[in-house]
Amino acid sequence: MHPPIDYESSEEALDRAVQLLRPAKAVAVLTGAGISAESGLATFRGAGGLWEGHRVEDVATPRAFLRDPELVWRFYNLRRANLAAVKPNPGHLALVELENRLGAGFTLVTQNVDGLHQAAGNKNVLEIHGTLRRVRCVCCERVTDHGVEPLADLPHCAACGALLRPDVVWFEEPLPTDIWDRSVSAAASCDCFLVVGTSAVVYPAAGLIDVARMDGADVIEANLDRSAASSRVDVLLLGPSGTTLPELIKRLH
Ligand code: BJW
Ligand code: ZN
Repeated sequence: MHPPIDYESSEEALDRAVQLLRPAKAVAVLTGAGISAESGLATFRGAGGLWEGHRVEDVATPRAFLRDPELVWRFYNLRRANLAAVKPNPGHLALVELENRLGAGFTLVTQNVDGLHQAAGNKNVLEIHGTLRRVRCVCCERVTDHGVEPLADLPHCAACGALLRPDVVWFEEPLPTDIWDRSVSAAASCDCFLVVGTSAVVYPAAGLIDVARMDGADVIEANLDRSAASSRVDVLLLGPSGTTLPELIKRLH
């Protein structure tokens, strides 16, 4: 662990990040909503992070769905519709270049449910909070992939007729076990851990940063602003990830 460097000088920060990333054989990346902001998708917290005046904590819980499934489906159907209109941005594409460079040594753990990493071309992607593309029956648990095609306002299961829900992880729900275990392994065994566009306030996802640090990885953060993780990273690349990530990857050559 090096003293955290909150660089005013982005040149110096980029140089340091290159020094840490270039020799790494195994790299794990944790992404959050910020990496998709430049594709036009809203983040959850901060300015403009509200949806119809609701906090994410008020719509993304099993209790909210039980209380008002129509409201919750409005939120998710709107986001599914937005997905049909967006494309990966240069930040996503930089991570594809990084995977191409590292091959099997690369793991991308994402909290995002938008599928933009796979659309960009990343292969080893672990979606720890699920995906907007799939729905799950609340009764028979059948999972179906509908891509971004429009769904009914209140969709029901074709097999048993019960209510469907988005196949995402809400607050107070466990993460998918196998995907989570693989994420922890990747964080624990990497040489360098890259944290991109997350406020790092949601657990257990944010805990991966500590897993990586405790197991000796160097940690690089790319964020528009300081996050809850910034005081415990080695280098902070302040700025839009659609600019900082391509610059970082370019300098590895
Ligand atoms: C840019 C940028 C640009 C902008 N370039 N950067 C008290 C303490 C600790 C933990 C808890 C607690 N009370 C409860 C908990 C646990 C809870 C939790 O963490 N709560 C905290 C909020 C307090 N966690 C859970 O409940 C989890 N489950 C769990 O713990 O299970 C345990 C269990 C055990 C046994 C039985 C049962 C359960 C589940 C968490 C699920 C989170 N789900 C959501 C919704 C997913 C579906 C959906 O998308 O609708 O996941 S919530 C939402 O937050 C979503 C995100 O993935 C997640 C993280 O948000 P993210 O990505 O960080 O976005 P933002 O908006 O917060 O930040 C954006 C960042 O981008 C900012 O930093 C910007 O600066 C930056 N940015 N533009 C670079 N251009
Ligand atoms: Zn069913």
